Amino acid sequence: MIIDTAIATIATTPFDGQKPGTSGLRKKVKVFAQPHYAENFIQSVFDCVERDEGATLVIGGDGRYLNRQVIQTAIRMAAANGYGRVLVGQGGILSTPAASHVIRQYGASGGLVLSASHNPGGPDEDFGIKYNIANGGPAPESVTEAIYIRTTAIDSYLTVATPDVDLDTIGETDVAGMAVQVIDPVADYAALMERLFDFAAIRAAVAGGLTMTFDAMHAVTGPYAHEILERRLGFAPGTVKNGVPLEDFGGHHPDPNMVHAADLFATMFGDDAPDFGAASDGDGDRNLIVGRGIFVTPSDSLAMLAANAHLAPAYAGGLKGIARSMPTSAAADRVAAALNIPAFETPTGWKFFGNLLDAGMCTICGEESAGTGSDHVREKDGLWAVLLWLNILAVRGQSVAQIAAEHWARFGRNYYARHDYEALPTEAANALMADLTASLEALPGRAFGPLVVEAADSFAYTDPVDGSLSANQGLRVLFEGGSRIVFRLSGTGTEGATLRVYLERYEPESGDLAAQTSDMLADLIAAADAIAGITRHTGRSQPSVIT
Ligand code: VG1
Ligand code: CO
Repeated sequence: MIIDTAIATIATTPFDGQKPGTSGLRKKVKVFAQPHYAENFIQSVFDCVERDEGATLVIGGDGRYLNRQVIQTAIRMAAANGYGRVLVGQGGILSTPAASHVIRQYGASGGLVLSASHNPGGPDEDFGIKYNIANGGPAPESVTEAIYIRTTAIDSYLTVATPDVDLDTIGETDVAGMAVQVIDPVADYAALMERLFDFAAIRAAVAGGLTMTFDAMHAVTGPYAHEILERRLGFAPGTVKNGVPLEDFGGHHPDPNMVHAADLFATMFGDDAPDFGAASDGDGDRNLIVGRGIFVTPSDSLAMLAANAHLAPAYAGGLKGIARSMPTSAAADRVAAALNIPAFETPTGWKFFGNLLDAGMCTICGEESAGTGSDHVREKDGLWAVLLWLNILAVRGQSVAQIAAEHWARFGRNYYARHDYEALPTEAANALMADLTASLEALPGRAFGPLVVEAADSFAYTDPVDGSLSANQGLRVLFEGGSRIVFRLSGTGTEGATLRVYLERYEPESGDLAAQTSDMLADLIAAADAIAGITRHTGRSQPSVIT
């Protein structure tokens, strides 16, 4: 068979709205499946990013519907655009943290991560493409903005007419002069985890009776969790639930929270619960932590992990600093103060941690949205958080509930919840934010029930490393005594708008540390509606999801 490997230039016209959000470009599959749609975006990436002729590109995804197809497209386009090598996960699979690690380990110029993360998958659901740069992290705003501008003017893309690559067989093939290497998606990542954590201590704890359950939600972490938790750490077969990645995640949202991981909650709050429960999201960068009879909020998890990280070999020498996204509770700041290390507050989205990590200014980062990670990669990392918890449990020999109680007794407790109002009409959500922005100036001094506003602003961030400014990153209402409400619109949805309302109340060491979160936040919930007119603007009296 003679294959024509000549580079073809295909004419195209721009699509509206190819602007990456908090984490890449996310759209309905029906949008992505239009002729030239993915091609336009990928070509715009290749046109804008830093890479040398013959550079290496990493490609992988979370296994959702369209994953294999877009991978084949991206491989052909990479060959036509002068890449020298593509590393692609077997079966098209690479979790987001594993992709970050592979980019760093093999000195790639970057990677395409095909995922819409926690959004549902399938022919009528969501797809996404994210570009990560050579440090392994999400492209910063300067790069995503350049990509977007390129999408608005694109008139052609480059490809080659080669047959599909066999993604299921490990090995190397040639695509129009470019090497395509299908790699084991788990091996390098699992080896990294073994270097970071005390696997021997965890194995000993497992042998001594430590039990857990892990819900992979039919998403990308299944193969990683089977290998690491069951095979390497010795947890019983069956510890990993829903461990086979499915194109539609079994019809569920692969979003590890109380709503979408309800089975895990039922197990952990039921009779005979194991010691530890966890789940991860579509692309494996999020984590949900539940102890027997206790949910650990992601903000608390970040603080507890930071306070105990020295118990794991990789962090035994101490932390350089702790960074959290602005809506994440201030619990981690108290740990940073106690450790006498800097605390950073960044806008929502992992891309803002990259500079701090590269500059060695912080070691551990986290977001309230179930994202935690460290300087081992440049993404948040679901299984990393699970393994650090296991390492801590193994060394301390205490339950999650005991560790949490001791933490709060030492640092006080930041009661915290996020209320999401999903699929709102975009105009209603924008009107709410516009009205609230206009009213911020007049809020200080006003009382809402027992709460008195101390300050209110729109959060802006100046990157301490490169000086870049990111404005309009959420509206903050800060109350006397340390409570606060944050309002922002989601940048990852594909349907209408999602309003996120973040509620936080600090209770000092001497206060009530064992109350119900909903009780402790009741005044703040009432204030949020009074301040922002949520019901008036949206017609909703209840959030769609509380996390
Ligand atoms: C959400 C979270 C944010 C997270 C982002 C990507 O963004 O709030 O903390 O970084 O998702 O996570 P938004 O703009 O919808 O609030 V992932 O796991 O979906 O890549
Ligand atoms: Co994710």
